[in-house]
Amino acid sequence: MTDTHRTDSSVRTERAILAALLPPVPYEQKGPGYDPLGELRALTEAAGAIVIDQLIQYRLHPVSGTFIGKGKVQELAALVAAQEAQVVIFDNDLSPSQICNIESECKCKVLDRSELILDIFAGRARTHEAKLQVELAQLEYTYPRLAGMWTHLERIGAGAGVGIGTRGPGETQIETDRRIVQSRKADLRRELDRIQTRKQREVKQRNVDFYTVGLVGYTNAGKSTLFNTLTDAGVGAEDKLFATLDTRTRRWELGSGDTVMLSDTVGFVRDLPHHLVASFRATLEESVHSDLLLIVLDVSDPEAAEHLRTVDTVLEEIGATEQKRLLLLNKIDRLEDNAPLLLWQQEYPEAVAISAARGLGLDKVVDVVRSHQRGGLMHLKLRLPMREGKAMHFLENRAEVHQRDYDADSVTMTLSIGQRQLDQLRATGAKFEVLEDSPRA
Ligand SMILES: Nc1nc2c(ncn2[C@@H]2O[C@H](COP(=O)(O)OP(=O)(O)OP(=O)(O)O)[C@@H](O)[C@H]2O)c(=O)[nH]1
Ligand SMILES: [Mg+2]
Repeated sequence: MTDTHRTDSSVRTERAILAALLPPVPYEQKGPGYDPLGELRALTEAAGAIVIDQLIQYRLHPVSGTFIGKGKVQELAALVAAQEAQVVIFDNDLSPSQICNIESECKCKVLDRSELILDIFAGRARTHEAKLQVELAQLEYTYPRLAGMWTHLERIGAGAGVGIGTRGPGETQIETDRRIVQSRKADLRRELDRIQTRKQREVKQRNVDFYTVGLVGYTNAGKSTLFNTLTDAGVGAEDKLFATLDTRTRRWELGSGDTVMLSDTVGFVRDLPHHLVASFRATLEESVHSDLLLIVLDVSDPEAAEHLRTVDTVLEEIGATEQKRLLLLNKIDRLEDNAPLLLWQQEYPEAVAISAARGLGLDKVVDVVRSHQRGGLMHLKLRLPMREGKAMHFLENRAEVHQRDYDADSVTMTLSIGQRQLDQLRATGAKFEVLEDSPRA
């Protein structure tokens, strides 16, 4: 029999029972398709565990000691024993003492939702930055909770974590002095700061040189698939939650000389652990500080409306409220009929219906992005002194240059440029002269 082995939060291939406390739901809502633990199941599977059963208690308020009611804990313990489960995963966030109490009753490991999400992130992190971010988040959320189990663990004895992975700041830190953890956190913050300062410089430069577009959305919405289709980049798109954990940026050729920079990033999820949001802030900001946000929504998911609300909340949390947004209704190929799509389009008339996987609706996306990028096209003749190398570089990237005439110390360019780009060029303090000005819508 497994004892209470909270030496880390990894669940790998363990047999899991899902549990949740939900507010009472009217009977008629529990029709076919009612699956309040669908997302938790997907998250659990994303972490590698096998879901074997579930238990829901419908009541308004949690019980302070055991979160779910006493009777329910006993029911859960019986289920764990009967199903030989190795872990119970809650859809809610629990306090360390609630976890401890349920563990002693159920005699197996208990995780809450935030710990599960952190565990998935730990298993997925590939880049140096993502690894540091996850480690920091784990030290901040999981560590104090593991440390809270010290007395409990001492009873079981050291080395109890047989069969459990060591992805997290697990066993070793348990025995480690808190001061070492504090100093590790300080190191991680310093290292992240260093990486992020360098990145911010690059991002800033990119934002000056190019119009930038960020893909955001709920996890599994299809961001990476769309990124690949639009840029032919070959970034991993996978049917698993949190396939992408860092931000990638590529050139996206819109055709007729227009190039923008497109970024793909980590997906959002409901109740993203607070510490994770904090440490992934820089990663998110990178794509979120773009000129235009493409919000990718999987409209074939029955929870789509909830997903969109989450996306709005996270964007607000990270301060991405200024820039233009375009809603993309993705996976329309999976819809059995048009009814849900019509409802979305009624509510969001500007939204574009697409299928990233099948390449449907993408011309429309390109058109809308292009018109945002140009922000009203002007046809101009400009004269720039030769020393304005930066401005020339800007124009070559951001405008459509039709003709270049050089003389000894200046170049005259005939070009089409968006109002927005022209304003940006002026804002850089570049010296140039407008010789002919013929704005056209
Ligand atoms: N049928 C259908 N499947 C799609 C479409 N777009 C994406 N998918 C699938 O949805 C799954 C998730 O796609 P990803 O592109 O990895 O999603 P993501 O938003 O990048 O997910 P995270 O990186 O986890 O945030 C993959 O299995 C894709 O093949 C679509 O238009 N139609
Ligand atoms: Mg992705």
